[in-house]
Amino acid sequence: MRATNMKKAILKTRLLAPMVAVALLLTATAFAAAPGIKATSFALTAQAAYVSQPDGQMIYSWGYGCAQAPGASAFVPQTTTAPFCNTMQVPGPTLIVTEGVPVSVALTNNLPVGAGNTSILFPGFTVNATGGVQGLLTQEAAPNTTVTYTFTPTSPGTRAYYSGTQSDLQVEMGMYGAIIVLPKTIPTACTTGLAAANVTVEGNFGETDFRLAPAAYNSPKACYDREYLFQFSEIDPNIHTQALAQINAIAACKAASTPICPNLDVPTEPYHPAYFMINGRSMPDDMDPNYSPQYPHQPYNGNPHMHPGEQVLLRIIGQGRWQHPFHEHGNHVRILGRDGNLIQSATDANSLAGPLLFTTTTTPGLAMDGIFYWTGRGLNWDPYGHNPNSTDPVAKLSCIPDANGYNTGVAAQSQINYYEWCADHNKPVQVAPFGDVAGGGPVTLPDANILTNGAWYGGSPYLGPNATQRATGCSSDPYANPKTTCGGTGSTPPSGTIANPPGSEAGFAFMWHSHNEREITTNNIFPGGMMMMMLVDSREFQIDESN
Ligand SMILES: [Cu+2]
Repeated sequence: MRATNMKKAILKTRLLAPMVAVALLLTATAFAAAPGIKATSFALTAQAAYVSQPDGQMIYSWGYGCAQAPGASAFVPQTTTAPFCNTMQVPGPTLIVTEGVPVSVALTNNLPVGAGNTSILFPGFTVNATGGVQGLLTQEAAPNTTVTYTFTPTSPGTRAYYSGTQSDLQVEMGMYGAIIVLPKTIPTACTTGLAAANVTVEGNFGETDFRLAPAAYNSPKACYDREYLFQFSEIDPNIHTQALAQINAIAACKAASTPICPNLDVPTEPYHPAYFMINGRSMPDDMDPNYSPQYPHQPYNGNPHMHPGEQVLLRIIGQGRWQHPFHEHGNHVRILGRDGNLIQSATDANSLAGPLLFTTTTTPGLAMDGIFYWTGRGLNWDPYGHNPNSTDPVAKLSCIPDANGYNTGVAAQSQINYYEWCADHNKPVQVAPFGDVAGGGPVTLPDANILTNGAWYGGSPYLGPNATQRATGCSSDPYANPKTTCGGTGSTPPSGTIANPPGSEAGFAFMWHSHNEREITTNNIFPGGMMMMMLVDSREFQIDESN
């Protein structure tokens, strides 16, 4: 927690019920959101650099970057810690613009001379180009020259941008990025009711609102509480090695003043990708923070966190040459729109008609916006481990169902079980639990002394540090009872994990990954590739998306 956050948290602590006080000090790392550069004119450059893979390889690549470092205020979310935009990054800088406001993008071609011309396509917009030379699909920038594209984004949503010059090679080399268009009008439904309450609850627990906007589209059905951007792509390292060899040969030829030098001619078939990436990084690198200094050319991560009940906007783009059947475990994804086209019902203008997807399968160039949420409804046990017979006020928190059955009332806005599914409130899962959670349920958990749970699964059926620690009979919560059994009988399970420690995060971890299992490897080694963990956290764990 940074000092400014700490001050805010302490202030809030005084205003809230004391049960929250301990919990507010638990937060540590920061996560993801949809970071980018918000502006109306962008100066980009196309350059070469090496991107890092978790097997230790550094892959020669081409990418878009910032011709000059943007001003600090251009980076969004504005609370992002130490953001940067290098002269080359994969994916390219995420461009964040507003519907109806004209945009200009100046692209300077600083690729090695042997790479030839380059360009950017902005599919879905009517683009005017000034400067450059005529290419197959758009005006192109010859080596060391600039072309400028101008357009007015006519509809909101997430879209891809990528090279329109020798695209089979240049896109493979890394020349792609995302453009997010924010709606010019925010529907009232997205700033009132439950949408507004979520901002209040975030504030109550010391969190900041990291959204780019309260709505993805100008529709009351497109409100969201949290957002993540995922760009899927793959790399065939043989193509990159061949490109580098030819670039070097052409440069040597020109340096020797040879009258005729060869043109770049890199075969892009047969295609055997070995790296499968989310936002330019393979697992586990994708779960490191945004703007990590060890990835100077891969600034964006893939590390989603959410609280129960939050409407989470997923901005998803297929940037490579393969189709990627990406599976978000925990729920399906309701698609709002594709390529910036909101999918409305043909018979009812107020209803959306996007599909509910098990895997959000992206074909090359396809972008989609969808809503994911997780509530715990249907688990058939109380994930907070409430115990009506406890003397601990947290164990006895109330659950007052709203019209939909969830704990969302004003009283619940400072309770860690905000948005609990009340039909399962107080329902025990274990026959004879160790600690201060209700017993008499159907389940006898395996002996934690003979299990290894791995890096992510804590072995606990309980959500959040309070419930998880009460379930062990060993709690740091001053109100927990019995809190003195630490180290005594019943203090062992659940064991907790390195990545998901029971004393701080203790969320439910869900693997989000490509369902083409070839793609969850890094250079043929499992696990790796197009995979990340999504964490559902109860409210006492502060989700910090500042980087
Ligand atoms: Cu799966």
